[in-house]
Amino acid sequence: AGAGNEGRGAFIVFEGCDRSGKTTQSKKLVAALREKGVDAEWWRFPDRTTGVGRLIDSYLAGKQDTEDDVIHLLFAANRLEKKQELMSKLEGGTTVVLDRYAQSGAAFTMAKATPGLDLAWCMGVEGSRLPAPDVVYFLKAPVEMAAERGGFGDERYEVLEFQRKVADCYMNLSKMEGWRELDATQTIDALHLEICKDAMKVVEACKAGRPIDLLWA
Ligand code: FDM
Repeated sequence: AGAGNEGRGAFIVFEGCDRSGKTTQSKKLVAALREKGVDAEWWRFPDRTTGVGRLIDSYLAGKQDTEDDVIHLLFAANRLEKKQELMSKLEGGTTVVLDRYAQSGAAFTMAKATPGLDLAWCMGVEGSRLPAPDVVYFLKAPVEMAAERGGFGDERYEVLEFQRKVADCYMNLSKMEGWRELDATQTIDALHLEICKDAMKVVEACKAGRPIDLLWA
């Protein structure tokens, strides 16, 4: 850690249905944190640049079918292969802002309602192997609204009926885990301000030594 950068970085995750504004908001947050002198990086999962990520990409593009348990495990493996880098960033004082994390893994797999692939299974796969976010910002918007945004429908999961199921699964997880629920129908700037204010508190708490928990141990 460099000068003025003592203490660990915060681990901030954005979740929400497709086209709810996660990418826009997470990138805006990183820019705002940097402006305030916070060392911050933007990451996303899936990371489509790795070997595992390329398999995921071809599945999402509909070029390849994969069993539900196998694709779930590939998404998990994609996070596990980045774990060392993630941990060293956090421990070195860098705040990492993530566009999707294991919460997406659980929500999307549970939405499929595949026998045997329940929440306990999802949590067991990676829960004790990965760090827990310090905060999850859950962007809530009606799936119909999200579907009207640009690019919807390009990938496998971008189907209204499936997104409704994902939204239900997100809602259950959010209640269970105490995510910060945010109204994603407000303007980009209003939502950004709300997130910024909260995120600065999280960054300060982490800097002051709040421990890194396990995801779902
Ligand atoms: N997704 C993402 C999953 O099904 N499981 C996961 O673990 C993760 C991280 O992949 F439809 C889904 C969610 C979304 C797609 O889209 C990735 P974006 O546009 O790259 O976020």
